[in-house]
Amino acid sequence: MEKKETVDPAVVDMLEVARSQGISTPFDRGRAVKPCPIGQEGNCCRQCFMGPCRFVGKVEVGVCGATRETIQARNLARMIAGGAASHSDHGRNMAFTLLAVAEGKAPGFEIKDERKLKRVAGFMGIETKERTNNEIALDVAKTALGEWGKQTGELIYLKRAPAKRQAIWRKLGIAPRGIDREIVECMHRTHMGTDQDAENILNHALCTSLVDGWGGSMLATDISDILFGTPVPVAATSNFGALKQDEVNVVVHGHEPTLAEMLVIESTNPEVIAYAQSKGAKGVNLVGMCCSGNEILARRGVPIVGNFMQQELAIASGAVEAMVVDYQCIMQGIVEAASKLHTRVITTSRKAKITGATHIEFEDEKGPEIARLILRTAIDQFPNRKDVHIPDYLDRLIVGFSHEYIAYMQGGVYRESFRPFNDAVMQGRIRGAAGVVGCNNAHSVHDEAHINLVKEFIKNDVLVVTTGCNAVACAKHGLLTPEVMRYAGPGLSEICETLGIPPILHLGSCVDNSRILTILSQCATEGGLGEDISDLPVVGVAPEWMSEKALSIGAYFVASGVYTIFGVGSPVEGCQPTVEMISKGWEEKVGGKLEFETDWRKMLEKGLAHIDLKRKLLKIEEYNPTKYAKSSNYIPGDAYSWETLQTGAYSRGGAK
Ligand code: NFS
Ligand code: SF4
Repeated sequence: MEKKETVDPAVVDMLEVARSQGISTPFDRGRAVKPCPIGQEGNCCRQCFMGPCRFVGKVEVGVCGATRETIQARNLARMIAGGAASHSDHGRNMAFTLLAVAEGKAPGFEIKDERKLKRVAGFMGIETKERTNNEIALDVAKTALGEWGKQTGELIYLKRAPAKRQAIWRKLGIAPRGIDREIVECMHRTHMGTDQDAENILNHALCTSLVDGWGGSMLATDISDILFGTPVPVAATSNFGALKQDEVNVVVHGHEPTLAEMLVIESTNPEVIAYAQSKGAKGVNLVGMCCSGNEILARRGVPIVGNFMQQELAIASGAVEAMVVDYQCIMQGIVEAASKLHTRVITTSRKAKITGATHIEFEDEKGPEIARLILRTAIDQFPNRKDVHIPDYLDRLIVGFSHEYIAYMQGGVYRESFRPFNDAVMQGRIRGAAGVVGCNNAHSVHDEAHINLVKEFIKNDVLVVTTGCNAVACAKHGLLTPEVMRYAGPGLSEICETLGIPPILHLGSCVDNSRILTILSQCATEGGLGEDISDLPVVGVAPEWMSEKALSIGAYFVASGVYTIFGVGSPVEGCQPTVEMISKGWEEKVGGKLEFETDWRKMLEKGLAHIDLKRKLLKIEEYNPTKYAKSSNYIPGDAYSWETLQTGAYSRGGAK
C-alpha cells in the first residue's frame, strides 16, 4: 500500500492538482531524495578537508583522532547555533525597526502597545516617567541591540526566569553573556581541533540555545508586540479555502511580521483596491503561511493558508498572484512551481534571495511605498490566471493568546495571575500542560503526529499551548475552537469553560515559544507548583521537527528545565553516549532532558508519565480522571465530533 502522505484532505486534493500540472512538491522530493544513513545518525564529520570522516564499520575515530562522541556533539551544537542565529537575527531586525520608528524614520509604523513598551522598559531598567513613547522606545531599541554585541555580564532577560533557574545556569557556567558572542563561540569551539570534550561542547550548546529563548526570540516577541500590538483573541479562518476566486491572492510567507503588517495595511488602501479592480479583481486578499502567517493571524486575524509542507501546493491552486517571502523555511522549489503558472515569487530581504525570483527589497524607511509596489506587482498578474482550483476547505478558529492575555483572563486587569491555573493543576482538574510545537517533515505523515498528540493530550486533561507549524495544523483541523473543549477531559473542560478559553491555545509563531518560557516562569513563581520550571508537570513536544531552529528551541526548553520530546528521528542516533549525555546527563545538570521518539503514541505515553511523575514529586493530588464529572451542559455546537476529528473527515465549506 502507498504510504499515507497527509491527514489533511485539502492537501490530498491539492497534491493531485499539483501532480497533474507537473509541479514538484516536498512530498514527491521526499521520496526521491533519501537521507544519507550515515549523516542522518550524526556519524559524519565534515569539519575539515581531511574528511569528511564517516564513522562506519571499524572506524571509531576521524583522521584527527576525534571520537564519535566529539563529532556527534559538534554536529548537534552547530545545528543549535544555526537555529539560535536565525531566531536571533530575526530579533535583531525587529530591534532595528523599533530604532527606526523611535527616530521617526519608519513611516507607516508606530508604537502600538504603550503598556508593553513600558513593561519591556521596566525589564531593562529604563526610566519611563515623564518621557514620550519615542524617547522610551529609543532606549529600549538601543538596549536591545546592545544584547547582541555584549561581551561580558549576562543577558538582561535571564532575570525573568525563576531565581533557582538562574542559579543553575550560573553554577554550570552557561548563563549567556551576549547573543552574538555565544553563537560565534559555538562555531569556534566546534572548529576542527578546538573543543574536544563532548560534555563541554554540549554545555556550550545549551548556553547557545539560551541566547535564542531568553535573548533573540524573547526580544523579537516583545518588540513585535510593542510595534504591532500584543495579541488578544481574534477569530479567523484557515486552509486553502481562504484563497479567493475573485480577488488577487497574495501569500505572505516567512518569519518577520514587519513587511507582513505593512502589506495588511496597504491591501485595504483605496488606491490599491482601485488598481486591483482595474485588472478585473474585486480586491486584494492577503493570506499567510508558516510563521509570518502566524504573526498576522494572531494580531490581525488574517487567514492562514497552510504550514511548511503546503507552500508549492498553494501555488498549484493557480489562484496565487504572488508569494511574498522574507526568510527561513522557504522551499526553493516555490520558484520552479511558480514558473509553471502565473505566480510571482517576490523575495524581500537582502539576506535571502532565490534565483529566478523577483527581488523587491524591503526597507523600514519606505515601508508603505514598497508594500504598494509589491501589491501592484501581484495585481498585474491577475489577468494572467489560467485554471484555478481552490479546494473547498475552510476552518474557523480563535487565536491570539499572548502570555499577557492568558494572565489577564485569569483575573482581569486588577488580579491577573496564574493562580486559577496553578490551583486547577494542584487539584488534579488539569493534569498538566504540553507545549506542542514545531515543523512538518517530508519524512513524516504530514500533520498526523501533530493532530493526534494534541487531541490525546486534551482528552487526558492536559492543557495544550501551540506555536509554529503545529499551530497551523491545529487551525486546519478545527482544533482551535471553543467547541473542542467538549472533547477535553472533564477537569480540563470545566476549567476552560470557567475561564472561557479553548483547551488548545495558539500562542503565535516560533519566536513566540519565548511566551511559553514566560508562562512557565510565572507558573513556577506563582506558588504551589514548586519553585522552578523543572518542578512543573509540563512537557515540550516537536512531533514533526525538521529545522535547526526547532533543535535550538528544544535545547532552550531543556536548559530551562523542561522534558522535551522530538519526533521523526534522532540526529545523534549513532552514538549511545551522546544520546545519554543529552537525556540523563542534561537532566542531572539542568533538570530537563532531550529525547527522540519516532512513534507519537510513545511520545504521548512518555509525556503523560513525566507529568504524573512531576505531580508525585510535588506531592499534589494524584490525577484521577474520574474524580470530576463532565460539565459540558453549556458547551455549544455540534460542528465537530471526536470521531470525525480523529479521521480528519469533518465538515467544512463556504470557501468561496
Ligand atoms: Ni518554526 Fe516557523 Fe514551521 Fe518549523 Fe519553519 S515555519 S519558525 S521552523 S517549519 S515550525
Ligand atoms: Fe575528520 Fe577530524 Fe576533520 Fe572531522 S575534524 S573531518 S573527524 S579529520
